Amino acid sequence: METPFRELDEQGYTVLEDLLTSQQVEKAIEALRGSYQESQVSAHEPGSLRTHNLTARAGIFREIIQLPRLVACMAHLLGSDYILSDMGARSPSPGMAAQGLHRDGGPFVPNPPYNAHMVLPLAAQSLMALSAFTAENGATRLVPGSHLRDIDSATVPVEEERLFLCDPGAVLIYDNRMIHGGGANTTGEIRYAVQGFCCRSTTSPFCDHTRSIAKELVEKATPLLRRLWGFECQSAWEESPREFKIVEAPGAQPRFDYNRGIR
Ligand SMILES: O=C(O)CCC(=O)C(=O)O
Repeated sequence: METPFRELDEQGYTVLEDLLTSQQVEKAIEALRGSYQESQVSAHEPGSLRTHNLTARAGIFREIIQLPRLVACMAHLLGSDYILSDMGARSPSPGMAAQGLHRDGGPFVPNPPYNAHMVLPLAAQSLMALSAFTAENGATRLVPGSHLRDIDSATVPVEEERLFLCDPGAVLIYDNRMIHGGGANTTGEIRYAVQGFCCRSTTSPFCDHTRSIAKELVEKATPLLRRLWGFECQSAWEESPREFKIVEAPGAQPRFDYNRGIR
């Protein structure tokens, strides 16, 4: 993993080719189509199909968010106790215009002049291509090295953009500070993709999985998935004076629990 780690540090992104098998890609598309049929689909960006909290919705999403090469890259960027912020999907429909360039999840934060990996980045994306990404169907545009530059995304010259062109099953991992944006889809087909957005355990995730995942799924989950769902870094609430509670999960070892002390 030396090369992907170096690329993440220097360019802000790396590509894991063939991370998903063709069976996993097929299953993920089928499950996504099912999720898009539900009425709770986000209207955040008209023209692209959006859905959230995918690890609650199908086993295939719980499987692919735990793939070892992806986990290794996320741990490199976010520390070995990183968590899942949310797994969602953005699939631009035919005719969808390009997105503006942007950074995910917040403003630019510069690397401080000490061991940057202790604190930065705060979040990272794994963009999983379920369709082939082409210049015509909205391949993601990205600006290499922009995770380290304090520049306005809106002013980046087009010559600095690169396209993430790939076969289905490839995954683009990037530091959330890297400037990027979806391309225009000028074809007649949906471009399918899933986004496993992760963050440091000290950052609030977009989705509170401790309260969004059914108890039966938590009981069956691997220790890694329970950690990704945030069961080990929960905020406690005071139910009655001096009696703090967290959401129970079998086997999870909360890092901080008022009643039992700090691990
Ligand atoms: O769909 C893509 O290619 C990029 C999506 C993206 O940047 C976003 O949803 O913020």
